[in-house]
Amino acid sequence: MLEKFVVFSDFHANTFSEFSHSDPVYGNSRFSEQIAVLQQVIDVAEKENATILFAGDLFHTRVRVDTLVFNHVYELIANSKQPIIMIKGNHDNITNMIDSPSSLDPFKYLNNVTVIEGVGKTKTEKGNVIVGACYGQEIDYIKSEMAKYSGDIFMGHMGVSGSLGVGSTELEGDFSKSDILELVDKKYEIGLLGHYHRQQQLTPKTMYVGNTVPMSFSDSGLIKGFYTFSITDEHKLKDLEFIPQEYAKGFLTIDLDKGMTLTEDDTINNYIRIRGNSDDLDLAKSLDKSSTGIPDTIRLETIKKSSSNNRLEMDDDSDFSPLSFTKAWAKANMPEMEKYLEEEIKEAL
Ligand SMILES: [Mn+2]
Repeated sequence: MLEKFVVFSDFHANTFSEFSHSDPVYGNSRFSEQIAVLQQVIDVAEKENATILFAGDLFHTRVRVDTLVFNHVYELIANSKQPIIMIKGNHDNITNMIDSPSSLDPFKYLNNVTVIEGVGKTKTEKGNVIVGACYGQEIDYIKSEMAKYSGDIFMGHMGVSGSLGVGSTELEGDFSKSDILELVDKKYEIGLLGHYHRQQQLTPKTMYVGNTVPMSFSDSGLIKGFYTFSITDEHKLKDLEFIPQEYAKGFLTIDLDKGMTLTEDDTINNYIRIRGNSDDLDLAKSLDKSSTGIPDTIRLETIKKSSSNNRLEMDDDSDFSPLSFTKAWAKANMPEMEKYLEEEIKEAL
């Protein structure tokens, strides 16, 4: 029988303080947005009668998860009518060892949840085989275990070299694309990875799912969400579709010195930072004089002209002690900081 799936990854539940205000039920508004998105994932799964897959990093804070954060996430997952299969990410674990105690451990006692341990497999009610590899630094062990398995769907929490990061820089990882081609693409209909947050197709059959909810300005301008897809009776992948999350604001960086401008539309669903030199920002502030002030979803950041002046004129009769050098440099470059730097250098000497 055709089986539908919903997959999400790198949820990073947390009471992020930036741009948040306190919320009596959820602790803060950023976390209440996250909970609404988790509800959206579960609602879509219930509507589609889908099995839910999670590819690691359910919680953001390692070792000490906020009680409100844990309880609300646990409650939603425990009450889901759909089965959920999870692997553990590094953020869920105490150490980077694959068998580390984990914030996901309590979930394995829920009847609707399967938490895959280490590298392991599970079968859905409809007979599809899901193989998972939790995060771990034991790379050779993980590869040798992965080599033993095959199935319909692979989930792994891992870094793969050549993946794209923030600003499309190439990342270094523990695995290579040829590892993934050999250990995943050859043996599964689809590979679903967590760990790196930028959604991307890595190899023909394997992708990074991406983080579910925008977390910070490193997600600037990116649409976040989750996927649905089906595995047919013939064990073939069908109808892979991205579902944008609908409840959390995005992050957007407006660089005035790059000629970027802020549109009315931008301000509706984003947390925004406007960056520029102080003259540009004075302009931005003055434009806002008519209204009630700059909304608390917008932050103005002055780009400091960085000082890299490493030449210094000193009198011939100067002593060249670190203290007098520091004072002379401070006088020339950061006079307002002279006293502070003097104290700092005295402490260091
Ligand atoms: Mn991770």
